[in-house]
Amino acid sequence: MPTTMNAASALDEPTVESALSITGQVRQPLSLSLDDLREYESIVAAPFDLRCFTTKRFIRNVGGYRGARLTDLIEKAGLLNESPTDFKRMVFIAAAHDGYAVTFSWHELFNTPIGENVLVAYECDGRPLAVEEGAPILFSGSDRHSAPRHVKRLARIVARLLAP
Ligand SMILES: Nc1nc2c(c(=O)[nH]1)N[C@H]1C(S)=C(S)[C@@H](COP(=O)(O)O)O[C@H]1N2
Ligand SMILES: [Mo]
Repeated sequence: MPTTMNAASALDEPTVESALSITGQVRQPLSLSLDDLREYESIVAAPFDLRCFTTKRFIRNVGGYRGARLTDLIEKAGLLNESPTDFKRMVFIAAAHDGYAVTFSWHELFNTPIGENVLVAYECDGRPLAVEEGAPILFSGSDRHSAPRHVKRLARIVARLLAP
Protein backbone atom coordinates (compact mmCIF):
# COMPACT_ATOMS: atom_id res chain seq x y z
CA MET A 1 0.00 0.00 0.00
CA PRO A 2 1.15 3.59 -0.56
CA THR A 3 2.73 4.96 2.60
CA THR A 4 2.32 8.44 4.01
CA MET A 5 5.20 10.64 5.07
CA ASN A 6 5.68 14.02 6.69
CA ALA A 7 6.49 17.08 4.61
CA ALA A 8 10.08 17.36 5.88
CA SER A 9 11.16 13.84 4.94
CA ALA A 10 9.37 14.20 1.61
CA LEU A 11 11.99 16.79 0.64
CA ASP A 12 14.85 14.34 1.14
CA GLU A 13 16.37 12.50 -1.81
CA PRO A 14 14.08 9.58 -2.62
CA THR A 15 15.48 6.17 -1.79
CA VAL A 16 15.07 3.08 -3.96
CA GLU A 17 12.02 2.01 -1.92
CA SER A 18 10.43 5.45 -2.22
CA ALA A 19 10.93 6.06 -5.90
CA LEU A 20 8.47 8.90 -6.23
CA SER A 21 7.20 11.54 -3.79
CA ILE A 22 4.12 13.73 -4.06
CA THR A 23 4.52 16.86 -1.97
CA GLY A 24 3.83 20.57 -1.81
CA GLN A 25 0.27 21.87 -1.51
CA VAL A 26 -1.22 18.47 -0.63
CA ARG A 27 -3.10 17.12 2.40
CA GLN A 28 -1.13 13.91 2.67
CA PRO A 29 2.35 13.78 1.10
CA LEU A 30 2.98 10.39 -0.52
CA SER A 31 6.03 8.27 -1.08
CA LEU A 32 5.48 5.62 -3.76
CA SER A 33 7.70 2.74 -4.79
CA LEU A 34 7.38 1.10 -8.20
CA ASP A 35 5.32 -1.65 -6.53
CA ASP A 36 3.04 0.93 -4.88
CA LEU A 37 2.19 2.30 -8.34
CA ARG A 38 0.67 -1.10 -9.18
CA GLU A 39 -1.95 -0.60 -6.44
CA TYR A 40 -3.64 2.05 -8.58
CA GLU A 41 -5.87 1.43 -11.57
CA SER A 42 -3.60 1.09 -14.60
CA ILE A 43 -3.93 2.47 -18.10
CA VAL A 44 -2.06 1.42 -21.22
CA ALA A 45 -0.72 4.00 -23.67
CA ALA A 46 -0.44 3.37 -27.41
CA PRO A 47 3.06 2.87 -28.83
CA PHE A 48 4.49 6.18 -30.03
CA ASP A 49 7.44 7.90 -31.68
CA LEU A 50 9.71 9.65 -29.20
CA ARG A 51 10.37 13.05 -30.77
CA CYS A 52 12.52 15.88 -29.39
CA PHE A 53 10.96 19.35 -29.26
CA THR A 54 14.27 21.21 -29.55
CA THR A 55 15.63 19.40 -32.59
CA LYS A 56 12.28 18.08 -33.93
CA ARG A 57 14.14 14.83 -34.50
CA PHE A 58 12.70 11.35 -34.26
CA ILE A 59 14.56 9.50 -31.47
CA ARG A 60 13.02 6.02 -31.41
CA ASN A 61 9.75 4.13 -31.34
CA VAL A 62 8.52 3.26 -27.83
CA GLY A 63 6.13 0.39 -27.02
CA GLY A 64 2.93 0.47 -24.98
CA TYR A 65 3.48 1.79 -21.49
CA ARG A 66 1.37 0.65 -18.57
CA GLY A 67 1.14 2.90 -15.56
CA ALA A 68 -0.94 4.75 -13.00
CA ARG A 69 -2.68 7.97 -13.94
CA LEU A 70 -0.93 11.02 -12.53
CA THR A 71 -4.36 12.47 -11.63
CA ASP A 72 -5.12 9.40 -9.46
CA LEU A 73 -1.86 9.83 -7.53
CA ILE A 74 -2.55 13.54 -7.00
CA GLU A 75 -6.12 12.79 -5.89
CA LYS A 76 -4.81 10.26 -3.37
CA ALA A 77 -2.48 12.90 -1.89
CA GLY A 78 -5.39 15.39 -1.95
CA LEU A 79 -4.94 19.03 -2.88
CA LEU A 80 -4.71 21.54 -0.08
CA ASN A 81 -6.69 24.62 -1.03
CA GLU A 82 -7.32 27.32 1.52
CA SER A 83 -9.79 29.09 -0.74
CA PRO A 84 -12.16 27.16 -3.02
CA THR A 85 -10.69 28.81 -6.14
CA ASP A 86 -7.01 28.23 -5.31
CA PHE A 87 -6.74 25.16 -7.51
CA LYS A 88 -7.36 27.33 -10.57
CA ARG A 89 -3.83 28.71 -10.29
CA MET A 90 -2.13 25.51 -9.23
CA VAL A 91 0.72 23.91 -11.16
CA PHE A 92 2.52 20.60 -10.75
CA ILE A 93 6.26 20.31 -11.21
CA ALA A 94 7.43 16.84 -12.20
CA ALA A 95 11.15 16.45 -11.54
CA ALA A 96 13.56 13.63 -12.29
CA HIS A 97 16.58 12.44 -10.31
CA ASP A 98 18.91 14.26 -12.74
CA GLY A 99 17.13 17.59 -12.16
CA TYR A 100 15.20 17.55 -15.44
CA ALA A 101 11.73 19.01 -14.73
CA VAL A 102 8.48 19.78 -16.54
CA THR A 103 5.14 21.31 -15.54
CA PHE A 104 1.44 20.55 -15.77
CA SER A 105 -1.34 22.94 -14.81
CA TRP A 106 -4.33 21.89 -12.71
CA HIS A 107 -6.58 22.74 -15.67
CA GLU A 108 -4.59 20.67 -18.08
CA LEU A 109 -4.74 17.61 -15.84
CA PHE A 110 -8.25 17.90 -14.42
CA ASN A 111 -10.09 20.13 -16.90
CA THR A 112 -8.93 18.93 -20.35
CA PRO A 113 -8.62 15.48 -21.99
CA ILE A 114 -4.80 15.77 -21.75
CA GLY A 115 -4.94 14.64 -18.11
CA GLU A 116 -6.51 11.30 -18.99
CA ASN A 117 -3.35 10.35 -20.89
CA VAL A 118 -0.70 11.32 -18.38
CA LEU A 119 0.71 8.23 -16.73
CA VAL A 120 3.54 7.15 -14.49
CA ALA A 121 4.75 4.04 -16.28
CA TYR A 122 6.25 0.93 -14.71
CA GLU A 123 5.79 -1.50 -17.63
CA CYS A 124 6.38 -1.44 -21.39
CA ASP A 125 4.76 -4.02 -23.69
CA GLY A 126 3.90 -6.16 -20.64
CA ARG A 127 7.45 -6.22 -19.32
CA PRO A 128 8.48 -4.43 -16.10
CA LEU A 129 10.62 -1.33 -16.74
CA ALA A 130 13.96 -1.42 -14.91
CA VAL A 131 15.33 1.63 -13.10
CA GLU A 132 18.21 1.53 -15.64
CA GLU A 133 15.60 1.96 -18.39
CA GLY A 134 14.24 5.03 -16.61
CA ALA A 135 11.52 3.63 -14.35
CA PRO A 136 9.28 5.20 -13.29
CA ILE A 137 8.70 7.16 -16.50
CA LEU A 138 6.22 10.04 -16.61
CA PHE A 139 4.58 10.21 -20.01
CA SER A 140 2.00 12.63 -21.43
CA GLY A 141 0.34 10.72 -24.27
CA SER A 142 -1.48 13.70 -25.84
CA ASP A 143 1.58 15.87 -26.44
CA ARG A 144 2.62 16.79 -30.01
CA HIS A 145 6.29 16.39 -29.18
CA SER A 146 6.54 13.37 -26.95
CA ALA A 147 10.09 13.69 -25.57
CA PRO A 148 9.81 16.79 -23.33
CA ARG A 149 7.17 15.25 -21.06
CA HIS A 150 8.69 11.78 -21.27
CA VAL A 151 10.54 12.08 -17.96
CA LYS A 152 12.87 9.24 -17.10
CA ARG A 153 13.46 8.38 -13.43
CA LEU A 154 10.68 10.59 -12.14
CA ALA A 155 11.56 11.51 -8.55
CA ARG A 156 8.87 13.94 -7.38
CA ILE A 157 5.67 15.75 -8.13
CA VAL A 158 5.33 19.06 -6.32
CA ALA A 159 1.99 20.88 -6.18
CA ARG A 160 2.48 24.68 -6.13
CA LEU A 161 0.05 27.56 -5.97
CA LEU A 162 1.22 30.39 -8.21
CA ALA A 163 0.84 33.94 -6.88
CA PRO A 164 -1.93 35.87 -8.66
N1 LIG B 1 15.18 12.46 -16.67
C1 LIG B 1 15.25 13.01 -17.89
N2 LIG B 1 14.30 12.74 -18.79
C2 LIG B 1 14.36 13.31 -20.03
C3 LIG B 1 15.39 14.21 -20.36
C4 LIG B 1 16.42 14.46 -19.39
O1 LIG B 1 17.38 15.22 -19.59
N3 LIG B 1 16.30 13.83 -18.16
N4 LIG B 1 15.41 14.84 -21.59
C5 LIG B 1 14.17 14.83 -22.37
C6 LIG B 1 14.43 15.18 -23.76
S1 LIG B 1 14.57 16.84 -24.10
C7 LIG B 1 14.57 14.25 -24.72
S2 LIG B 1 14.81 14.69 -26.36
C8 LIG B 1 14.49 12.81 -24.42
C9 LIG B 1 15.74 12.08 -24.89
O2 LIG B 1 15.49 10.73 -24.76
P1 LIG B 1 16.67 9.66 -24.64
O3 LIG B 1 17.69 10.23 -23.67
O4 LIG B 1 16.00 8.45 -24.10
O5 LIG B 1 17.22 9.48 -26.02
O6 LIG B 1 14.31 12.55 -23.02
C10 LIG B 1 13.50 13.46 -22.31
N5 LIG B 1 13.40 13.01 -20.94
MO1 LIG C 1 14.75 16.99 -26.36
